[in-house]
Amino acid sequence: MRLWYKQPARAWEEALPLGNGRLGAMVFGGWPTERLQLNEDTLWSGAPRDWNNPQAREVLPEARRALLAEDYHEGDALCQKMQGPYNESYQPLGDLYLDFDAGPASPEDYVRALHLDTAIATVDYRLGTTRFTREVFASYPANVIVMRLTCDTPGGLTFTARPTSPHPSTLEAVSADTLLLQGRCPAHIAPNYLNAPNPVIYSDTPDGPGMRFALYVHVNAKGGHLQTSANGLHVEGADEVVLTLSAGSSFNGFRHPPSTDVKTAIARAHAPLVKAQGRTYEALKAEHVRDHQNLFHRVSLDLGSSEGETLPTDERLVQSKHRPDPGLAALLFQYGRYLLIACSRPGTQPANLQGIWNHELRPPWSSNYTLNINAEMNYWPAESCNLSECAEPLFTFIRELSENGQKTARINYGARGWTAHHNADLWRQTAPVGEGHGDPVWANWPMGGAWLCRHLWEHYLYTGDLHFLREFAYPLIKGAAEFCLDWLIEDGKGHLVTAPSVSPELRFIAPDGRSAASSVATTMDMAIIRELFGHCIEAAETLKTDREFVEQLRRAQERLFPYQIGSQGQIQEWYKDFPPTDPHHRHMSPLYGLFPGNEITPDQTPELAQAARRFMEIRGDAGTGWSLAWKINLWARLRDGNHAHKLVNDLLTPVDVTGIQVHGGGVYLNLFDAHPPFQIDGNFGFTSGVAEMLLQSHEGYIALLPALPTAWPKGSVRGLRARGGFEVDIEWDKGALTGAKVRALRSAPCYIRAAARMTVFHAGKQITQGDKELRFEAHAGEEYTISAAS
Ligand code: FUC
Repeated sequence: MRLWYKQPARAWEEALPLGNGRLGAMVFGGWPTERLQLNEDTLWSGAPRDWNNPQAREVLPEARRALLAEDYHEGDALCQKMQGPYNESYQPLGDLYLDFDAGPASPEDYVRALHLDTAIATVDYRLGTTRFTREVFASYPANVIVMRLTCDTPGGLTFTARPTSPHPSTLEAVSADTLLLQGRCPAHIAPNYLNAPNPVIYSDTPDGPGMRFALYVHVNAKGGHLQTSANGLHVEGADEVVLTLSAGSSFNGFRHPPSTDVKTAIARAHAPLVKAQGRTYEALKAEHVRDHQNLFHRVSLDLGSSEGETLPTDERLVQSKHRPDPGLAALLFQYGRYLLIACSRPGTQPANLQGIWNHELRPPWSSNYTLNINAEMNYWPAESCNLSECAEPLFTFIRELSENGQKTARINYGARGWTAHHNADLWRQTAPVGEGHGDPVWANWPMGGAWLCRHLWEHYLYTGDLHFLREFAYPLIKGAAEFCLDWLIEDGKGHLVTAPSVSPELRFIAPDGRSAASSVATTMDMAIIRELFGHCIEAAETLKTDREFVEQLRRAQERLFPYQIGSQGQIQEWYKDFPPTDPHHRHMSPLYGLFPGNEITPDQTPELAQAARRFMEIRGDAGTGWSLAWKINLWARLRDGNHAHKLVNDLLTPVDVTGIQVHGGGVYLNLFDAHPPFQIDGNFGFTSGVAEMLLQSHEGYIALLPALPTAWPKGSVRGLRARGGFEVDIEWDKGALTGAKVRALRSAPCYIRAAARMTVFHAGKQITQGDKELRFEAHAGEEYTISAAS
């Protein structure tokens, strides 16, 4: 359970990520200079602003008329008139450099590693006869990053610790052992795909707008002595050194501009630093490891051992292209779980496009929350892979988004409820971006809120938490459903449709031969709304509330424009069977109902499942990182384990740090998903996909090994979660189920299916058996053992 290398990181995409949900560090492991690139999850450019566009409300009826009359170009032009400003950008905090005295010797026996099991990064090497070690972790309970340096020659540690920031900042020694870096973020950043002449704008005055931040570096040295200067803190001849890093911002909540008083940030950084100083390194480390393992240890996965295991991770990745290495897939699966724990914990910001790890002032796509696939994909593994708590930041985000989204719904569209479009940020931007020039194919997509609500409903399905459903989820789901009710219009042929409607990011060839973005009732719009209404109805009925509203939803649901099968036998993407401008496009939007949705299944809707398969064949396997990951989940839902596994292998393709990869997505040498560039969604989509291959629970029963590939003949998984409130272990051999265990987290009927004869035991007694399926009453807290034979 580790990523390891025989050389320091040569690029950011080779450094190893640590995080406590809020603070992130990319550890380079260098010599003679170590670099920790640092992030704090509330450091963003800008401030809340009015991004709604009252003109949209006037334009909307015109756009609808044009689109229903099939004047798509006019529709597109009118869509642009509904747009507002772009969102802001996630920002780096800075770097901590450690400059060592480079003598004549160079490091030997060098190894750096990231231990997924303990969430600790290590660097080990020898200089002459002296062994040096570094250990770094980001503690969630202590809210600091801690690094210990040791060597086995007394007095052998000499270096200068030097924090820097890409933002305007000052560095001072506030005491003999503590440095304080203070700075401020840009007041505004134009996204990097706009060729703005002056994209990064800091306020001219020191007390002008922009997020303030503070970073403390505290040095505790055994032996030797310390000397501070404006450049940093010099350690001379120590035996052992513990560095404690603490950071804070002046973030004032999403509704308000950040405070311009740096003292706010300093106070926030100071409190955890003081607490940590009063404790030993061992105590902090033990507390951190316990906290991490409480989450990480819930799931284990064994897909068999391979020769690759003995190789450093970079070589192993390259070798895996020539020699099968199922253990590497298991490592990437657990890495996804590790990363979610590291970048999304209760009280933190949700994982953005890069989780929390970003070193650029203008990161790709502003390192924002992209809601037409990416932000949702980040949370696909949260419930199935037993990290339910890690989804809390997403839920808070949805609630906050709904506040702003109500205004957008009302001002832009005169609708009730709430909406969010394809881009969001720290300020919970909800309106369409583009400033009048954005392509409607991404900008004018108001389904972000509706899609996000599926995560609230799924959380309820996995946990059975009625309190959560009643107090938190239902009002948000209802608000999204109200918006959709108001957003739907009659198509004049008896159906309810959406307009303007886009299939995210893919343009079609309109009847006049030119390409267009917006039309009517795309398949994804309809699927999202159909499922949202279904969830809202079920939730209201469970909570015994809103009977009239339920009736309205039901009547609307029946009239929603249904799935169409296109001329090639595929699920049709648009209202009409338009040809796409890119037949191999990365987005799999029309298959929302297959995954993450559950409307399309091989058993319940065989024709649609066949048409979904056809769609996937036409679209092809190639794609960006997250696109490959989505396809793993989709093939798993079609129960084609071997095709899913092909995509597993495709994603395990090494991508060069230059980012130039003609064949599409893969992973960097630190196993970060490569779109390229780095985008974390593919890591999470991969983890979710592997879980879907081994266990599914979206059809009212637990399916054991629904999509097991022949490449994984023997293995076991422990601790996956199933809807209904179950924790499940599975074992298989020669490609067939041999046994399973089900732990009931609540009392509920348990319904299991697998390609085997199964017998269930409880407390040593047989309780039932069945061929291919089983049902029994499970009791909260009890474990049921299943033996199986094929
Ligand atoms: C969507 C995708 C892109 C990229 C961006 C962040 O726009 O279509 O591929 O992932 O989000």
